[in-house]
Amino acid sequence: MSKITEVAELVEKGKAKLVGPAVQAALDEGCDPMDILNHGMIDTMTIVGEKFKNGEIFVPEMLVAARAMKKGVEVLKPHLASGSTGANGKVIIATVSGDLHDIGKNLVAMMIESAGFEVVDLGVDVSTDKVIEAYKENPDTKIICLSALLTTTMPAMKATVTALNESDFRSNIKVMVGGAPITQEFADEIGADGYSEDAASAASLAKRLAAA
Ligand code: B1M
Repeated sequence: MSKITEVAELVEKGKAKLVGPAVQAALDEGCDPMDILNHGMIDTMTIVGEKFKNGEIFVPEMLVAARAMKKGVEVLKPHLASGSTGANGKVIIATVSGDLHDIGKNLVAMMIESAGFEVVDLGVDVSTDKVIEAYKENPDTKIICLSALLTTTMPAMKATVTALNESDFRSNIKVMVGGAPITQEFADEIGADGYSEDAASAASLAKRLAAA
C-alpha cells in the first residue's frame, strides 16, 4: 500500500493519532506535500461526504474524519506554507454564520498566509456584526474572505456581503468568497469581488485583488 493510500485510509477511519505519523512517513519517503493533501486528505473527505449523503455513515464518523484530517494538515503545514511576511497586507477570514465547517477555510487561510498576507482568522459561525467589528479593529485590512460549505448558509454569506457592500468602508476592501456550494455566478450575484474554487487559487486571487 502506498503511503498516500495509507494516509487516506487513516483519515477515512478517523484515526487521528495515526494520521500525523503516516503523513510524516509519506513526506520522508519523498511524496509531494500537495499530493498528500489532495489525494490523501481532500479526496478522502469527498468520499466521506458521499458516504454521509448515501446514509452509509453519520455525523460522528464525519467528525472523526475531519479531526484526523486536521492532525494530518498540522504535520503538512510547514511543507505547504512557505513562510509568511505579511508584506502583502492584512486579510480577515471567516466561515459564515450558522456554518461550522472550517477545514477548507483553514487551508485557504494557510495558503493566503504563505502568499505573504497577515491573516486574522475569526473562526466558524461568524455573524455579519463580528466581521464588521473585526474590520473596525483592523482598518488596514485589504481583503475580507468568507467561506460557506452548506447550501443553507449561502444566504448568510449573501447577508454579510450585502452588509459589507453597504458599509462606508467598502471602497477600502475587496471581498472574496468560496466553499463547495459557491460558484462564480453566486459570487457575482451577491456582489463579491472574487471567487475561487480551492485554496491554491484563493491565494493567487488574493494577490491579484490586493494589487488591483
Ligand atoms: Co458537513 N456537510 N455537515 N460536516 N461535511 C458537507 C458540506 C456535505 C456536502 C456532506 C454531504 O451531504 N455530502 C453536506 C452539505 C450539503 C448541502 O449543504 N447541500 C453537509 C452537511 C449536511 C452537514 C450537517 C448539516 C450534517 C448534520 O448535522 N445533519 C452538519 C452542519 C453543521 C453546521 O455547519 N452547522 C455538518 C457537520 C459536519 C461536521 C462538523 C461533522 C464536519 C466538519 C468539521 C470541520 O470542518 N471542522 C463535516 C464535514 C467534515 C463535511 C464534509 C464530509 C467534508 C468537508 C471538508 O472539510 N472538505 C463535507 C462533504 C464534502 O465536502 N464533500 C460535508 C475538505 C475541504 C478541504 O474542502 O471545505 O470544500 P472544502 O474547502 C475547499 C474549497 O471549498 C475551497 O477551498 C478549500 C480547499 O481546497 N474553499 C474556499 C473553502 N472555503 C473557501 C473560501 C475561499 C475560497 C475557496 O475564499 C474566501
